[in-house]
This record gives sequence, C-alpha cells and structure tokens, in this order.
Amino acid sequence: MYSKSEMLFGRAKQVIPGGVNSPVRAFKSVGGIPVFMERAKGAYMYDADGNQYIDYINSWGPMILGHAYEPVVKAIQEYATYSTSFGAPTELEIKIAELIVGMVPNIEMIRMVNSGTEACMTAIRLARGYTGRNKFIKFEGCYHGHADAFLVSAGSGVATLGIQSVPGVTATVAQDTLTAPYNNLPAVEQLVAENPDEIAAIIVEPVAGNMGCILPQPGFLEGLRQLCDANNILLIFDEVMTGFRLARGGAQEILGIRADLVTFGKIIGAGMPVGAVAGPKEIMEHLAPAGKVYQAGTLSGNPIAMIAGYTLLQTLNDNPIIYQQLQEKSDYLVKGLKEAFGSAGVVYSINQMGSMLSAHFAEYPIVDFSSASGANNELFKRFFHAMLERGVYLPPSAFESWFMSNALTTEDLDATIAAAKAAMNAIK
Ligand code: HOZ
Repeated sequence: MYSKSEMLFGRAKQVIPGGVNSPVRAFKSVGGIPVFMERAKGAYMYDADGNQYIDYINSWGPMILGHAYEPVVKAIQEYATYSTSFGAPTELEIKIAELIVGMVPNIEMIRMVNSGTEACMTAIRLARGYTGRNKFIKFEGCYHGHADAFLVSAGSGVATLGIQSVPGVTATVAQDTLTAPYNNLPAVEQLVAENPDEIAAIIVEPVAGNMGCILPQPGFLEGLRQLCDANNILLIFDEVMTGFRLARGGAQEILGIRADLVTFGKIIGAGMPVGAVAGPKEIMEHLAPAGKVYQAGTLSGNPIAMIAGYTLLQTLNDNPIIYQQLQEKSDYLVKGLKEAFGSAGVVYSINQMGSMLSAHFAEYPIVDFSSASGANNELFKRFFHAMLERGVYLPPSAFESWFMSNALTTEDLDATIAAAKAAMNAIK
C-alpha cells in the first residue's frame, strides 16, 4: 500500500537529513514511514502509491480553499511568464499591502518576508529596536519558527521530537527569552515584575496551534494587553496560523483584542513561501530603510508569491460567507468526532475555534503545553495510523492543529466521521 513511499523515504534519507526538509513530516512522533505526496486537488491529496487522502493539514493552514485552487493556479501561470523574481519593487507589492491593511485591524504598514520564521524574527528585532530593551516573553508550547531565540520551550516539531534544549542555540541568545505557561497570566505578571523595563515584547499565538489547538481562556489575552500597556511592552500576535483563517482580520478581529505587531505566514502567499510583519506606522517605520532596524531579502515580495496571495486574499475579502461555511463544516466534524469517540468509550478533549481544531485523548481540558503533554499520545499515534489507512490525513503529531478547507464536502466530513468510528473500534 505504501511501497513507493517506503522506497522514496529510503532514498531521501541518503541525501536529506532524516529524509525530510521539515521535521514534523517525518512521522517520528507517530512512527512508521512518511507518506510521500505527488499531487493534490481540492480537499484531497494523492500519494506516490496512488492512495487518496482527505486532507486535514492543508499545508498547515494556507490551503483554506483547498489545493490547486483554480484562480490561484491561473494567476501563478500568468505571472511566471513575466519573471519569477525581479529583486526590484513592483506595483503588485503595493496592491497586496493595501489589501491586507484594509482587511486586518490595527495595522497601517506591512513588510513582506519569506516565511513565518522570518516574520517573527523580524518582529522581535523590531520590538527590541523600538523599545531599546532586550528580553521578550514567549509561551511554553508556542512555536514562532526556528530562529534561535524562539527554540526555548517550543511547540511543534521541537515538542514532537521531545528536544529539551537545542544544540547550536547559545546560552547567551536563550537567556533573553523568558517563558511562561500558556493561559497563565499570573506567571507573566511575575516575569514582568522581576524584569522591570527590560522586556521589549510578549509574543503569543492568540489561538495556539503548535501543541494541538489550544484556545485562550477568557481574560488571558485581555490581561496580556493590559500588562503590555502598563509596562510599555509591545504585544505581538503570531497569526501565522490564525491570520485570514479565523476571520478576514484574523484573531485580532474575532477576539476583539489589539496587538502592536502581527506576524503572518504562508497563507499570504496562498501556500507559496511568504511571511509578513505588520503594525502601525509609528512602529513599522523603524524598519530599514525608513529606520535603522535592518531587515532584507532578495525574494521578499516575490511576484509569484504575491500574485498567488493577492488572488487568495481577495477571494476571502470579497466572500465573507466562506468563514461561515468553514465554521459550519468544522462544527459538523467536531460533533461527529465527539459521537465517534463517545460511542467507542474513549476519553477525549476536542478544542476548536473556527476552522482550527485538535483532539487530545484526555479526561481533562487541554489548556497549555503540560496538559497537552499529559494526554494519551500513544492512543493518538494509533488513531493517526488507523485514520491514514482509512484515507484521512491528520497532522502526524498530537502537538499540531488540524486545519479545515472549504473544499471539504458533507460527504467528506461524513467519510471522516465514519473513519473515526471504525478507527476507534479497531484500536481501542
Ligand atoms: N512546523 C510546521 C507545523 N507547525 C510543520 C512544517 C512542515 O513540516 O511542513
């Protein structure tokens, strides 16, 4: 069933460290051989052996309208004939910047980069340059990309692989990263009190998606906002996952909380390599060449990525019904999963906001990294493989969020729910 994937993984391990170009996809946490994909269309991915899967990763978020969305594909094809990179400015960059500034609350300017990692790295540098302070606070299990300073108590692949401290990250770099448990406001207040006038920023995933999907508890983000205001600290929302997914204006819009800087990722490029940092002019104009906080990149604002993103974001902007449809589909799936798990008699905890969700097998609520780690992740592994065998592709780690696409039909959701019932009965 997976013979080509097995063969490809063997070949890949000879020339690519661990056989993959990003750790989570190696299936280390769930075991087995990673499935090598060949193509995808709409809600489905097809692997090298010809197996079809209903996709609940959607390239970790950006395929919100499904894979190979026709208008995006056409726009890329047209623009590729003009050139794949100029290394010089284009009008298209202004158009996408204007579009995003119109969609996202509390931002006036945006700087394009090439990944979410770069976006968060730039946001921290900018916060440090703007405030003249060195330290920042992040949350255990949150993942802001793989820049050195973020790899302290990180989620996603770092959590999946159980890496406690990353070789290559120097103590000097790590010492300016302070950490607190997600949803624990008193712990953040204590850090702020212990480091007066030293903290440049608090960076947070407003809905966490790198330790499974974890929702902010009532008052948590509001408390961070107040704490930042009272101590001249910048609040950075990492909206790499939530941006343009939870709403046109992302988590800021849906939760009604203002961030000082916002970071975005791959959805801005409709799945092409893009990231961005955005905020008010007063802060953003500290970036070079307007200011002295240096940041640069030949491929930043790359025309193919920009036209892909512009086409997708325009569709989202013009069709707010998409968000309602995504909500309905996600609610339907969650209801079905609850029935499937309930009738199998397994304890579970499903977190969901809009089209992000995850299932942990635990009898208590999953509110932070430690509760996520305490869940029955052995059962998740078996569930993952039982679903894969039944044609459903879930994130290959309990420390990741599931992402829905609007290409999913009721039939797909019913098939997923039926697969979950059969999978649970087979493994429990
Ligand atoms: N770090 C990504 C999810 N949080 C996974 C990236 C990948 O393997 O493609």
